[in-house]
Amino acid sequence: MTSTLITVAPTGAESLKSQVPALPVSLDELVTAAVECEAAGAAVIHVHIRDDDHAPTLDLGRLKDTVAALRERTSLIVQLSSGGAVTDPESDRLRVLEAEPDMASCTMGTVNFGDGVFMNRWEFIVDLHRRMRDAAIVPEYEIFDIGHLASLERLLSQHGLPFGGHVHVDFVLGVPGGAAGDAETVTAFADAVRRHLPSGTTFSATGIGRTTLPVMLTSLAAGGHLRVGMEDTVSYARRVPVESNAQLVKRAAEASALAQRPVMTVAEARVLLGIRG
Ligand code: KMH
Ligand code: ZN
Repeated sequence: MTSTLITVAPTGAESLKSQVPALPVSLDELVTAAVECEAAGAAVIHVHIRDDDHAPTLDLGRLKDTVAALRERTSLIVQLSSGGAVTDPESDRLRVLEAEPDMASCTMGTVNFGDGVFMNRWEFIVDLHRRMRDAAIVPEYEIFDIGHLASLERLLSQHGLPFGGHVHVDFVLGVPGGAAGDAETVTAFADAVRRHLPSGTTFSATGIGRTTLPVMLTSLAAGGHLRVGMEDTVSYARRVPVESNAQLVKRAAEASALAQRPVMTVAEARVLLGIRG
């Protein structure tokens, strides 16, 4: 029986604190959320940080403090976002690796992102992939559309496996401009992973907004793992705001148990993903 890796993405770069008061934006709020989410079953935390005005930032000093605080208060695998906000320049996104996280995200192509464009040029992707390997950082390849899986196949064949040798991808579905967040898309992407990526490649899936539940339930049924969190959805149900990230992790853990896929411990996740000792 395959256990379920749960990643929590508590903050993101898009929601406003003024509109979503439960969003963790300060370091204290983030660490409190992380502690609660680990207790609820998360093994990985995907981190975006905010400045004193609650705006997204890739400030290196803050990122280093965040990694240190999360390591001190939790045993979670710390995954920093290299995606940042759509307005962040490539140089700042590459510098994220200098905060020495366990993992970092690596988005596999450009995608329309609401009214913006989330730009990921091929040369930038290659640079990120190589720098992560040199720094012993495990990538999570973010897949917003089907062509991103083809790009990952090309990346691995031209530039080799990531640090640790294991390939883990995350389907981010339901972004306005990307692939739909529905059952058919999850199963089609899972099939493409099996056909085109190295044997043993694992995937997780997350659905934005109201697509969160169909994506979560289909991923479990298809043998995939889960990402949940307020980066991706701020509604627990129709017209019911999310109270906390732990509430979403708890629901994911309950769905996993129902699917006979109990949550994966952090120690198991470190082995699976090939995180450095
Ligand atoms: N905020 C999005 C523009 C990632 O974290 O790597 C990018 C994103 C993906 O969230
Ligand atoms: Zn993110």
